[in-house]
Amino acid sequence: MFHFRTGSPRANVLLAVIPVVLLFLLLVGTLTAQDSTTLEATPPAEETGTEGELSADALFTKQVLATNVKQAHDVVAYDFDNDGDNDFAATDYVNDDIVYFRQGPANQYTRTVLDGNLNGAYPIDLADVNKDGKPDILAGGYLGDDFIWYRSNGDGNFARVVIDASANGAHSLVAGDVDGDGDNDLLSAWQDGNTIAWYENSGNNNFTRRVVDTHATGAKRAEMADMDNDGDVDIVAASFKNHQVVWYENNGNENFTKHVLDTAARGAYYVSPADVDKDGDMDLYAASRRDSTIAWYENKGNDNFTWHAIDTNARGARAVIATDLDKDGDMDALAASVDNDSVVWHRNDGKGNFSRVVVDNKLDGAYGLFVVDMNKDGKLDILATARMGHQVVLYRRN
Ligand SMILES: [Ca+2]
Ligand SMILES: [Ca+2]
Ligand SMILES: [Ca+2]
Ligand SMILES: [Ca+2]
Repeated sequence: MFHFRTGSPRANVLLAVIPVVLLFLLLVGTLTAQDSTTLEATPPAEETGTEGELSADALFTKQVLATNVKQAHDVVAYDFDNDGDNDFAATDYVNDDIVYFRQGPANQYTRTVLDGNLNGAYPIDLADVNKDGKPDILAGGYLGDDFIWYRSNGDGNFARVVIDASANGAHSLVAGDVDGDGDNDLLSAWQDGNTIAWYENSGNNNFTRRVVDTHATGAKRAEMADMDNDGDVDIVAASFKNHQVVWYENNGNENFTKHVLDTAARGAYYVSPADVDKDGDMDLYAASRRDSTIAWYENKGNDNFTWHAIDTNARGARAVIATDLDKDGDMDALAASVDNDSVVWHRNDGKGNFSRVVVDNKLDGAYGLFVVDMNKDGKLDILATARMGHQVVLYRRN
């Protein structure tokens, strides 16, 4: 586990290193890739993916894209260097790295370190923060309390922009237009600070911190969605230590009123808003780790939500993302469970009924998920991280 912060020798050493690092970054300005080694992707290891009674055919082919990404937490992919193929980046928690893999010919990836000084590198997300058509990377250092924006130059290089250096237990960071003024703001969850905060884009991509809640105990993740269908952006969040799934109603001026959806989602870890039943309002997928549950909350209107279990045996449920993985027009739930090493696709029939597709049940410490058409064949693939296996793997849709 990673809840320990104080008294860590590693933390003390890093405190001494930080000023040096900051000076270095000041001098360098733009980060360029370093520590370049070529990592040859392994050939397809095994056919995987079963669909219960629905089909015996393998739906995915598993391929290990990267090894030795220590306690790999999250992964994102995009053609960052604009050469026509998808690259990816992942967080290496142990080495405080963002590792970056540039795809080259013959299915090879060149491994570099995008940032070697993100203390306790944990969350990573993809977003075109400044809307210049070149999607960027957002990431957090859980131990260093940092949220960083890696602004893509579109050629595979990134500028490092500090969003917050005192976000206590930085745990998630996503982009979206919270205040509806046309530019992207950022939204964060701080596990140790029990805080949900957003960063207002106050022009020229300067960000001002706005605190929403300081009692989100053990806050793991926050995302944006218009939960009450009134046209403004609300916030949804999961808090690990008080077992809550909540939404914060935007009153129209970014003053937020907290509504608790659930107080018994034990070890609430992840939320993903989506109109699960396609009735026009936003529902919510959630993963709770201590009760091994993937569930969705059906929006009944007027702040009434009905809980529906999807999977109550997802041991160590850590992530659930809403995605139309089969492109049939409804939002499915893709889940990762760290304790039973599984990636499971819960296929939505469009009404909130699910069939179960086990994508993998041997991914050692299944943790982060990202959906992308990695090989650009028109079908969506899955990237996942193995926290204990220290891997990034691709499940390529057959
Ligand atoms: Ca590329
Ligand atoms: Ca905005
Ligand atoms: Ca709203
Ligand atoms: Ca709905």
